[in-house]
Amino acid sequence: MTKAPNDLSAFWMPFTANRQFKSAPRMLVDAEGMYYTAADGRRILDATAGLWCVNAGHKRRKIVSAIKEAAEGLDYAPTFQMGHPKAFELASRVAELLPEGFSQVFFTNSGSESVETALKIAIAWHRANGEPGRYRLIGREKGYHGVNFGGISVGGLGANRKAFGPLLTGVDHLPHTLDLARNAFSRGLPQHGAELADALEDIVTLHDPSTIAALIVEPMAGSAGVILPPVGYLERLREICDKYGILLIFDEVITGFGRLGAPFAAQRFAVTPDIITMAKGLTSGTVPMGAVGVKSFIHDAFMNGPEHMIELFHGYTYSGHPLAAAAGLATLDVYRDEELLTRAARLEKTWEEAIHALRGLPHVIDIRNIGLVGAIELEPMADAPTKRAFSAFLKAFEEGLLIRTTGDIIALSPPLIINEGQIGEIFDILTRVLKGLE
Ligand code: PXG
Repeated sequence: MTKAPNDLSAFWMPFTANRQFKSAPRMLVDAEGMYYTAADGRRILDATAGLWCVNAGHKRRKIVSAIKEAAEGLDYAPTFQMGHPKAFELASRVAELLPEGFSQVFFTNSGSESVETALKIAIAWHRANGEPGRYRLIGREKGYHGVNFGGISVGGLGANRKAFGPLLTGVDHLPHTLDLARNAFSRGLPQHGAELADALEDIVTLHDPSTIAALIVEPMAGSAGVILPPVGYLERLREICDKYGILLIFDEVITGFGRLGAPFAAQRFAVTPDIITMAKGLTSGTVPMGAVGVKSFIHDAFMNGPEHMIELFHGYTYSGHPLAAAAGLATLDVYRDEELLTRAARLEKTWEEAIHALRGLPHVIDIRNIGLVGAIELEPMADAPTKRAFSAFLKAFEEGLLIRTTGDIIALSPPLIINEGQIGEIFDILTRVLKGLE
């Protein structure tokens, strides 16, 4: 049996330099624990948990068996006007992990769908609450909220927006919080920048609070290259949202399920939003699934009309799919049994020391870290931005290490099962790679 396809042209690959890839493919064929196996048989240490999702590590027996069992049982069941037990059980288990006050969970199939769902719930909630004029959505520069129209509208990455026309109307953005001049090489949260939250006051004044539905932010921005909230910043956003009756949405697609050392970033930062989006770690990447958690006051406002009426005209054919629900339940068991949702907190100091030891290597202009997340920002080549980090990515892969790059930033987010030896291995390889860069 051949393991490598012999024609690569039909698959239009997502977020990929297709021609570069197809001229020199990097194919993964198997995975176990902390490692992928490449098509040529080499073991590749996974320093990115796939795409920030394989939090429990690869091919975990318990999760694999649960998926197999589910496939042999209920293949599919609708959750529109019908139900199946595992979807309810998973919703309860997720609600238990969410911060105090969160009571309901709406299922989707991805982070992007979770974002659309959250934005729609926010606008519809204001309407149900007697304020239909609140429709504006506020995002933030450099924010990533998936790739659907709502998500790219509130998102703040120019490259993801510019080709796609006028996007949603009624959207505005806060400034981002990346500030190398004041905060480079901070360990954990940067000290400077809480005042950037006050820009929300200006936006509120500009548009009038009576028109604003929600603010959506990543508590820690992942895709833009790991941008941390300055000390006091998220608290300030929460205060301003409360002052003006604006719903606060945390997009926890990356930070959910233990990445920062607590089940959710909301708990790590002790700032509680009104709505939380999640995906990725919910099933440890094994079966596509996302979800949106809401506080009870949001859910309850919809439960008013006649009982035979649908309360929220929204949902997906695969919301709460039996295979995904089974994978989610088994994943949460693994997280609980192995205490993985707090493991990043226990490894944080080791991780921090190891990543900051790269300071002083050629081209390194900043290092950022929190939980089991790290970023190494490189000075861009004068004539070719992104090229230096991309060549680090290619070199690392040759050396048996999978990293992610965005712009000239290397991002690291290993599975939460990583041990200290493997942390050492990541940074030994990266040190060699960085020393060899042009
Ligand atoms: N919100 C956030 C905060 C995300 O990070 C999404 C929404 C969208 O999720 P889906 O499941 O629709 O892709 C994401 C996804 C990277 C990288 O390398 C990050 C994501 C996806 C792929 C790559 O930083 N985040």
